Amino acid sequence: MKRDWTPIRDYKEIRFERCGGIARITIDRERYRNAFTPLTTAEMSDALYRCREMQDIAVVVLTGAGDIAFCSGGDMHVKGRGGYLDAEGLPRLSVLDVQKQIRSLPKPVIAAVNGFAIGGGHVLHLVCDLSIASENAVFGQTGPRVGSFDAGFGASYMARCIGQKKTREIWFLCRKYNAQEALAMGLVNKVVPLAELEDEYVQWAEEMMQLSPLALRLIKAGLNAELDGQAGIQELAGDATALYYMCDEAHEGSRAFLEKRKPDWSKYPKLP
Ligand code: S0N
Repeated sequence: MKRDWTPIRDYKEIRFERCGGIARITIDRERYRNAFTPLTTAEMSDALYRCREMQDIAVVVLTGAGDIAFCSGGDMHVKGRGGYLDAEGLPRLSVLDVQKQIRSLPKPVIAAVNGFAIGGGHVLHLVCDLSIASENAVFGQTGPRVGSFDAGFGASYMARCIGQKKTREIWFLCRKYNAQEALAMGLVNKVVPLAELEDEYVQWAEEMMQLSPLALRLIKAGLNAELDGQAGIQELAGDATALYYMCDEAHEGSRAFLEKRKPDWSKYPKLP
């Protein structure tokens, strides 16, 4: 089905569009198999920030331009000592910020893996909540071959998803895996023909949009909290605080302070 994706904002190295409540971020560097530069990741960060702020966006999709690659990782043309060089020549590892943003975005993020997902590009799909792959997708880490590694989410979260043995195989041998192999090891949720990829992720997004956004938000926060230590607990706790602020009981405390009286907690339930 042909859909109209309306641009939300113009960038240089990504496209940022929406269709109803679905926002789509497309890494737009087809010439380099959608490898990311510091500008790409800065633009992705900005778009993700906007997805968080936009009340009428419920689900975010991350994908790559064209039909060959989702993302081939950091752009090795701009790799310098200490990171990937930005326009001022400053080395950056800012894809790590993008990974954290995807995980802490209080809305589901779907990776639509439309081809190669390699190196830092593989980690990008991994940190999304759901991954839907086209049949031509190819997965793998190349770090130990090309002089890099991601021992953060790229290793530990991968191990939580597919187990230690498979994760060590992927990192220690730097092999490539096809979409069916990725499905079998639990790296992706579903594989579809490339021509059906958009229909599939839109359907998944629309299904989630029928569900309680707050319930999805808290499930995501809970799943993250179990893995992310104090930072994860802080996010889950932040959601709990926001919910508490929506209760009369919380208002009684602040009202009492402003009215210079003792708060009266007696009318609030102490459920078992
Ligand atoms: C993706 C591959 C397998 C596609 O092969 P194919 O279809 O044969 O195409 P090619 O002819 O190889 O490529 C077409 C053109 O695209 C360029 N290109 C491809 N990938 C990159 C890239 N990553 N950087 C720069 N250019 C790229 C090719 O050079 C070619 O250009 P021309 O036509 O001029 O020759 C194949 O392309 C491939 O294997 N690519 C490399 C994949 C790879 O090794 N990626 C890993 C890169 N490193 C990381 O991702 C580092 C991890 C990381 O990001 C990170 C980790 C922890 C903490 C921080 C970071 C961070 O970087 O911020």
